[in-house]
Amino acid sequence: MMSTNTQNLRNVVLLGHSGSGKTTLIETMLYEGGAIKRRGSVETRNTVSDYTDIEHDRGNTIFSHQMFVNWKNNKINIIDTPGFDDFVGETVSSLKVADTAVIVLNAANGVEVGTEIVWEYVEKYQTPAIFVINQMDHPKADFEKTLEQAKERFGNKLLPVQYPYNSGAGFNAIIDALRMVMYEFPADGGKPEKKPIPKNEMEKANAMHNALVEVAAENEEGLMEKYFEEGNLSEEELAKGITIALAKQQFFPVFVTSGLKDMGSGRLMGFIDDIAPSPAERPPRKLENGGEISYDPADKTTLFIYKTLSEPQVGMVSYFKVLSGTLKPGDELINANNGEVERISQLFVAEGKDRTPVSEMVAGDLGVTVKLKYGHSNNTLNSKGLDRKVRPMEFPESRIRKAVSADSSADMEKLVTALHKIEEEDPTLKVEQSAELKQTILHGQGQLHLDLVKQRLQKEFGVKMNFGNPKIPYRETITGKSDADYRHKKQSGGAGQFGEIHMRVENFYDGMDEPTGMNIRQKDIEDLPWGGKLAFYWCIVGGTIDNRYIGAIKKGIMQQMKEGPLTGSHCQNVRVCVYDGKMHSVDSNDISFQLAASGAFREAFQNAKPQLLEPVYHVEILCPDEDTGDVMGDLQTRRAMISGMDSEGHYQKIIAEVPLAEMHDYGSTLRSITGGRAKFSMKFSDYQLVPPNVQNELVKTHAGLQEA
Ligand SMILES: Nc1nc2c(ncn2[C@@H]2O[C@H](COP(=O)(O)OP(=O)(O)OP(=O)(O)O)[C@@H](O)[C@H]2O)c(=O)[nH]1
Ligand SMILES: [Mg+2]
Repeated sequence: MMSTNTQNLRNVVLLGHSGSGKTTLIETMLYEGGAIKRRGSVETRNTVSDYTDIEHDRGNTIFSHQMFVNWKNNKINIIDTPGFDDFVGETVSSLKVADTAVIVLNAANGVEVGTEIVWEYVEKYQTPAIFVINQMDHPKADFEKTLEQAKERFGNKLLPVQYPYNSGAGFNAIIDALRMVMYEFPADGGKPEKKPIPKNEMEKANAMHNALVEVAAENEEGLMEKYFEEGNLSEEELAKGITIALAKQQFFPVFVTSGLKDMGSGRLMGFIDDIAPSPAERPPRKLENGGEISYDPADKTTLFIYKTLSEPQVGMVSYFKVLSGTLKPGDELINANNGEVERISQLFVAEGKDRTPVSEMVAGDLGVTVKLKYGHSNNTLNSKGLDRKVRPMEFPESRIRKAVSADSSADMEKLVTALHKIEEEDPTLKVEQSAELKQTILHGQGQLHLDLVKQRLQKEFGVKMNFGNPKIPYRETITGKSDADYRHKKQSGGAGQFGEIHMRVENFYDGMDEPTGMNIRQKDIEDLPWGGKLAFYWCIVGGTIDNRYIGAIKKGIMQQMKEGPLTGSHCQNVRVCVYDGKMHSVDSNDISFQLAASGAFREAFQNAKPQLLEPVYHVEILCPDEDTGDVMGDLQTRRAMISGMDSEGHYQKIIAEVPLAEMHDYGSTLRSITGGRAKFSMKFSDYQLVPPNVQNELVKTHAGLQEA
């Protein structure tokens, strides 16, 4: 294995809608670079990238995979990613370590929602990007339409470097406006013959070429002058100018390929090799403590783990990027996130499932190691004495929640342990053991995401998981005001129990007036652990209740606040004034007053216009124009409040506030209404009043359950 300099590295990630042909194209790239002798296919389940059983079962990429190929003097690291937005976490983590994104479009489908999703992250991470219009051999391939849609959505910085001379089943030639040549491929693809551009294509090719020259000139001052004087640039100058333009995201080149037929991928590789930035040409990375780090192989070592995946027999496999220094097997590093000392016993480069040991790895390179103690994704590992921590990756909010259960309580324990293991690998999965709802809830990106977790649990851990409906974390409050006098009295043989409390409850809000006609002796305004407040006022005069019972009384109130009178949900924003009552010299004690307070609170609360609140989410949907009516129609059945609509190219963006209770299975519904052409995100917004009919139903159901 040749050793590499940082300048000779290229880290590219392939991104795009599911089925655009990323995995197939990578297979071709590896083949063209000589990394493999035969091209596998997704259908025959023998691609380098999609090597896990789960991927073979589905015929899709599910996990990001690392590969590399040597091309001339450079090592090109390639990361494949899944196109399904259920696995968007893999896109986020791969982009974090890539220096160039290759966005693959399906020429038959144009810009798809998966393209939109990845673009959002490419923009966020400010990653240089190359667009590839793939599947030019597809009978419905339409280069012009795809290019037009892409420009409309992603802007005029997209400039074609190539266009297809023909397309569809007979596709075999590409006109290259950078090199001003036509590539004509043999029927089974591979190495093309270089031909002069046909005369009737010259005008179009020249116009494209000039656009490229202009973008090159605009991005380098010296070149601009020369261009003005001479009206042209040399091949070298052109390359220099577009290298700068690509690195500064002032230019997004568009290429043409058929991954399946192995046409165009060699030229794409050549461009990545020549023009795409090495890590050394990327801006320094910002650190959490405000510092910066640049890819210097002579510096001390820092690496960043972007992904982990557990493998049978091996355990945890950690994928990382060397951010500085030169890493060698045996190096001891300190995990900046938890202080653990880690010894890198083995160092590998990955080629899908195959790993080859290497003796060193320079700054900028992507590698793999195994058996770290705590090497989770988002962790930074440093040589001793360094205080560097990479800003963590931010993953999208979850979009689906399901209650999970096992067949027995022993299995449940195993299930939760296994879920936590998968959670460590997959930052878009959250396991919540909700004491409030008395359920274990799994949060993820979509039904497919959770189904695959279920499949993995069964296969890798031998645990069965059942899905159920998750409860909704409602809240209870009051909108009115009410008083209650409550006496707790119990006479049973020996010592009795006695406590009487007179209390007022009302809706609490910040800045409300102090209660009138009360003698306030003590007041505590507490933030409740589940949100909202409890204001407790002690207004007892003349010692009708002794101060020493305050603690017990508060406890009684809190018991009810925790499991509210209406539906057993947490209560919030209540002011309680205790202003009178009675004690008994023998029978009164803490428990008596706790029970009296509980009873008084329940009674007063129920008479103070109690109101259920429900969590409402801010939902954003992007769907094709023609599906807008159906998407809106469905939202109307979900009690949604539409707060905005915007046209974005041939898409509509719909913004709505939707109760969580109505978001059940939304992802699946949206997928089926739009044929998988829409995306959505959801984020907790606030608690809002539940409509009376819904509240009545919920209260009735709760009462029924209590009785049962
Ligand atoms: N006609 C044609 N079909 C292609 C081409 N590239 C891929 N396909 C087919 O399209 C399907 C999807 O290809 P993949 O390479 O798995 O697509 P992907 O982008 O990796 O999909 P995900 O892993 O789901 O994101 C397969 O059936 C491929 O054979 C192409 O250039 N031309
Ligand atoms: Mg794939």
